[in-house]
Amino acid sequence: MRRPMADGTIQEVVQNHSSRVGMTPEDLEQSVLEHLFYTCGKDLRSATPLDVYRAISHATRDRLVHRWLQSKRTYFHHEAKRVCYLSAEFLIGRALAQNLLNLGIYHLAETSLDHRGLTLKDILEEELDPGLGNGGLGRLAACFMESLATLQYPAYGYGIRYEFGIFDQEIANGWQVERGDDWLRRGNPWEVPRHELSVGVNFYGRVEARVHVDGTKSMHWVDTQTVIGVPYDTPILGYQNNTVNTLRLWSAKASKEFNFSVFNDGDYRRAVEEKALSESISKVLYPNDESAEGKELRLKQQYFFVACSIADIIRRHKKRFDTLDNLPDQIAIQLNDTHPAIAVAELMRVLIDEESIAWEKAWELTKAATGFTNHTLLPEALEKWPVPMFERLLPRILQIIYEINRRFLLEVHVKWPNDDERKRRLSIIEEGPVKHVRMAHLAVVGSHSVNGVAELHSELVCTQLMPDFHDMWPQRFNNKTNGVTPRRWLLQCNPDLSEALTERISDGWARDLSELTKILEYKDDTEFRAEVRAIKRKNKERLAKVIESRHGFKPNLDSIFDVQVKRLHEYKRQLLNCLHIIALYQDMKENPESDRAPRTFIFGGKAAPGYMMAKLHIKLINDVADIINHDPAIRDRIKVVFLSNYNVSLAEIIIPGADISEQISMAGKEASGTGNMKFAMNGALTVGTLDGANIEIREEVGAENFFLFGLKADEVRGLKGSGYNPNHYIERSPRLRRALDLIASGFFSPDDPSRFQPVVNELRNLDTYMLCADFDDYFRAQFEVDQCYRDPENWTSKVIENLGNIGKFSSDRTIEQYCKEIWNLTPCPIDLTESF
Ligand code: T68
Repeated sequence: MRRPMADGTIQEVVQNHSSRVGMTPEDLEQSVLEHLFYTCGKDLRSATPLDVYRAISHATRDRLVHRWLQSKRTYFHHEAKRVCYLSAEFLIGRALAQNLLNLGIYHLAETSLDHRGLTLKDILEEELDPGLGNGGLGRLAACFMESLATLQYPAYGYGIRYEFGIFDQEIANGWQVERGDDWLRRGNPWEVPRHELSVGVNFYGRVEARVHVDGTKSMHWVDTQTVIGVPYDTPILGYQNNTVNTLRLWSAKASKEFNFSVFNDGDYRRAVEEKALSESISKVLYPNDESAEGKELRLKQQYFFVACSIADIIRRHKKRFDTLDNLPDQIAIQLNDTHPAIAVAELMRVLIDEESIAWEKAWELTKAATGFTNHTLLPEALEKWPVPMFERLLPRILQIIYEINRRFLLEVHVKWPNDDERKRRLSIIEEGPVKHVRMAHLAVVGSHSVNGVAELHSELVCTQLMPDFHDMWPQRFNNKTNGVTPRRWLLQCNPDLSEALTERISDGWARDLSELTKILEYKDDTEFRAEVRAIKRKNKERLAKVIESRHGFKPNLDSIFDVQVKRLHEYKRQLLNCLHIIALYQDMKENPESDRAPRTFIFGGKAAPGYMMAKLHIKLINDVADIINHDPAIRDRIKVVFLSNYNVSLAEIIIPGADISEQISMAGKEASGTGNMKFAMNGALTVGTLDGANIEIREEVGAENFFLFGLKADEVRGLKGSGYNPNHYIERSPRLRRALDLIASGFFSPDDPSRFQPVVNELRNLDTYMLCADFDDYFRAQFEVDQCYRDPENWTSKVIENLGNIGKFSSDRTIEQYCKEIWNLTPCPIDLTESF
């Protein structure tokens, strides 16, 4: 209930039994009915499942509002330092189930719907999955936001409210087809627009230097085109606490200038076109993961959301303090990869041009406030912008970058006089026929902390990716191994396993995942072991139903569910998995009596629309599936399924149903991986290389509970250095040779026998990701899986060892490290009774 107060403010009166915020079944039911009536304009009889979803979502959101306001008030009044997490992607997934769970009213909602003959599970399916990210990087940002709220740290996520998220993937005749993801078509009950906080962002124009009477000079960015950023806020609730942080996503809107020009130049059509063009900035997420595309619109997106966010940060800071001197004591800005790296220059621009702060002081503030996380070692993923484009689009920002670089290169000169080669390597500007701005260099120079996302990755950042920067500032580099939130990736997606755990070790694990070690006590408990197996079977059944509804056959629940779900990329080596399947198939055909455990191979993942080789790999997997699934000699000993449109909600069904987690990237290429953690947390065993976080997972769960294979990162490097020749391995491996020959023969593509020639040629001639070198060892590891699966007791032991030792990979642990070691944040709990 709200009561207007004498001083004109609306003071929240939190009552346990208000239908707006109450937590009893009656309150919730009343609230849902009211929203059905007043928000959806329906009664129960005429309500569709979508109406019910909207009504419950609004009723749930109501229960967040007083917590949300109180969180903001508390941070403001306590002058709590906060982190501003800048990310071009937040792959948050569906919100309703997560909010119900974190509020502690999931079961309540379930029973109250039950009374009305409705099933919460079905209603949850009405929510469209916001796909505002490509993969791991975007999902990490979402896990971090949830952990920050759970650990009661003040945090703002800043990003882009894409009208179209990652494309919807359909599989047509085995090929990937992309469709637009119009995720807002049914409205979005979770977001609140804040038109009053809109921000103007400048593009184009020119820079004018003005000399003042006192002899000082100031720079003015003039004749610009302005685009308006409108913030849309989404509440991020902590797990069973009162913290609600804000995810603020910016949407582009044409400024008045665009609207006025309709009248001014009389060219109505052009004016409308220009308006549409300026609003296209937040139209669509770029679907390329692990590759940088030098498109102007992408740079516009980056500057757009960064400029809006920096303006918002500065506005809020100035509202509380009358100085910016204490900015780094109040704000930590974290750059999620280089996509927001332009923040370094934009913050400098605001401090210098708008706040009239001297360069040296502004630079000190910027560096002290900013941290940078690198997520990739792939050269093609490192962002570089052509200087001419940059200059046209953001002339003032380019000037500032040049000045940052000039001063930086002086520093280099002092440290290494006359080392021009080193200066060339370190420079923010890459020389060449066309100069480029190297965004990673800008991010490192402008930050006080640079981190990688797993131990091996962070080490390779120092020794391979940026050795000169590491020489220059070794203390700036550090590691923060990734994690995932156990609330979504265990509690929510695996309710049965969660319950079994809670029954044995109580419910503390959901807040402190290291408590999972207590379950190791039950390792030899036959009842628990049987229960773990029964739960896995039930989760496989759930997954099997999805497969049946889409593919028309139900996989054998006794088969090993062997899963590789992640973006399609050559370095992730879905093709190696496929080669293993083909080799297994050939073995079985040759020796029909061979006694192998039946397997269902499950794939899922999107390929960047322009990545032809990855799309060909999808087609190959589907063509192999088609042949093997219909070969009567194989019966159901091998089945292959490619599940289309892999996204967060599909992951929530697939991962709990997996027996085997495929984490088979070429060593030294996968920065961390986070799927690997989710699988192990849900009782799957890993087949993996010593890459990314696999190394640390194996360390934690024990080498005997992990199926390891393949070259190590330094062996990969050594072999590349000494001239790698795949034929050397193909000649020595009859199995590999035979599998390659079968693909090349057109066996899987009788309608177009040469279809997969590019795949075979790449493997025979280059084999960039060394599948041939790793093939035999991979086959051996898979044979071990086979042997082990036949002994259910042994298998279950390994599963429990994985579960009990996976605690490190909670994003709560990761966030605690960021807060202590980079951001210097302390928790700021929210007391709903505190009045300000
Ligand atoms: C991933 N990166 C890493 N990038 O590949 C993965 N890239 O190892 C790691 O676990 C994860 O980040 C989290 O740290 C990505 O997901 C992208 O999605 C991406 C998007 C645009 C441009 C470049």
